[in-house]
Amino acid sequence: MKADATHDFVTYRIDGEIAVIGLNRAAKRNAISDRIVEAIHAAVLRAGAEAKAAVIHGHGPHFCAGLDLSEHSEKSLIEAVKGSRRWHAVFDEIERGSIPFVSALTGATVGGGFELAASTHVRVADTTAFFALPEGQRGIFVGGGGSVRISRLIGPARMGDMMLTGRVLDADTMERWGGVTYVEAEGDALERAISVAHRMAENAEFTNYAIINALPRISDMSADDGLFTESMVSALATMTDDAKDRLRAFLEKRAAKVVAPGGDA
Ligand code: 1HE
Repeated sequence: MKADATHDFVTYRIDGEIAVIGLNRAAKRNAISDRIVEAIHAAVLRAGAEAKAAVIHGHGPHFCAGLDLSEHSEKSLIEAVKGSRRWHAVFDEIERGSIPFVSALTGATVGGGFELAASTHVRVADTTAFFALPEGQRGIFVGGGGSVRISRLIGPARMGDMMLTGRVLDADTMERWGGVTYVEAEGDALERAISVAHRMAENAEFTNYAIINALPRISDMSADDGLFTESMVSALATMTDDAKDRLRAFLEKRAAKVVAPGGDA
């Protein structure tokens, strides 16, 4: 597909309290060009301003085939560095922004597509999803934050295996490796991701903010600094009116209990 000023490379819709963002370049398997990075950025900022949680999915059978290799092959060294840094800034806005994101993964979740998924907070795959890091075969390297985020998700040894061998993993294997936390039947990833996002949108806003912003920072800290920071964030959360209302509601038996899996009370 030629770049077309009238084409929406990223779709955006509001569904109640959540935003649903769709990569919309199915003819190129949702490969991410510079223009699409900017469209993702605009959608992510808009979602952060008006929604309480968001979903990112791919139109067509594939979530995302990664970096647009045709555009990338024309870049100079400095353009490639700046391009990678731009991906970092945009994916950071997802990972450490103001609302939680869920990705719905189908078909190819490859290279930069896996890096995008790794910047979201919850990953839902369906059984069509497959995962690969073919940078070794292409003679390039991850540049969208994968060496930090994918490495933390599945571990540097498994990530190194994927990059060195180009092996392709199915959704069940990726779940065992920790790269996704839900595997749904074919065609059900988006619906499940939307219901997970609605569930997250019901949480206290401050707690969601703390989860997405404190957890990655605490994992960068020493254990001692992390535990201290945890106590500070924990005490701050308790001071919010939202926490006071929610704790009172539980004590007055007006709030839902935690229900055991399969339980009905
Ligand atoms: C693309 C891209 C792309 C497809 N950049 N154009 N990513 C990869 O190495 C994955 C490369 N893609 C594939 O292996 C396959 O396309 C898929 C497994 C994803 C899908 O296969 P299939 O048979 O459904 O589609 P296709 O026929 O291969 O592709 C359809 C079109 O999309 C075709 O263009 P056309 O003009 O011939 O129709 C493909 O060229 C085009 N296309 N993928 C550009 N990635 C920040 S650093 C991140 C580093 C990376 O992401 S490295 C991994 C890159």
